[in-house]
Amino acid sequence: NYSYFPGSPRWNRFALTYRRSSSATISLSLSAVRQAVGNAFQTWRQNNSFTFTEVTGSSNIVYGFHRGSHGDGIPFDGPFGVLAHAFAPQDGRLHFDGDESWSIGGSGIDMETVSLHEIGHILGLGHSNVSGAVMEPTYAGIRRILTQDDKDGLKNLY
Ligand code: TQI
Ligand code: ZN
Ligand code: ZN
Repeated sequence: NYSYFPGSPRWNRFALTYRRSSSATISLSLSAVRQAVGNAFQTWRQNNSFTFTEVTGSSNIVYGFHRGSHGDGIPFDGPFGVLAHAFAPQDGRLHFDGDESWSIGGSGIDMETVSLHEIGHILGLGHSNVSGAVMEPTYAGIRRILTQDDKDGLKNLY
């Protein structure tokens, strides 16, 4: 089943804003990245009270691409291995490894699938042992739909 971070940290509001940081760039176009991340946020809106709004100024959530050591003490490892990481509420940092071969669908690592998983962490979910769940810590190709376990995890935290 789903799990939470130690102490079950959570947000104190349902209306969250997000923006992209001007960090490293990758081979995907910025519009493709924006679409993939935007889709992932919208997918998490089901069965709960959250809203996610993209903004240009200060925001609750900041996502971006980073390579190697990037200032948070958790360096990325180049191609493969760790793909991305995100911090527990109410931190809001979501980092994608700029050295991965990111794609939308296609043969690389699916940007929307990883975004969906990392946003789960941003919202306070840990990993799940339910096969097929977005929060299952296994990359098995495109996975863009929340399972009941993912929805229950969020619902029971808030
Ligand atoms: N990144 C790990 C993850 O997000 C980082 C991590 C390890 C972590 N343990 C954690 C984050 C505990 C929070 C709490 O799980 S990853 C997948 C999946 C990764 C893995 O690069 O290994 C996805 C990122 F599920 F496919 F394996 C995204 Cl979707
Ligand atoms: Zn980082
Ligand atoms: Zn994870």
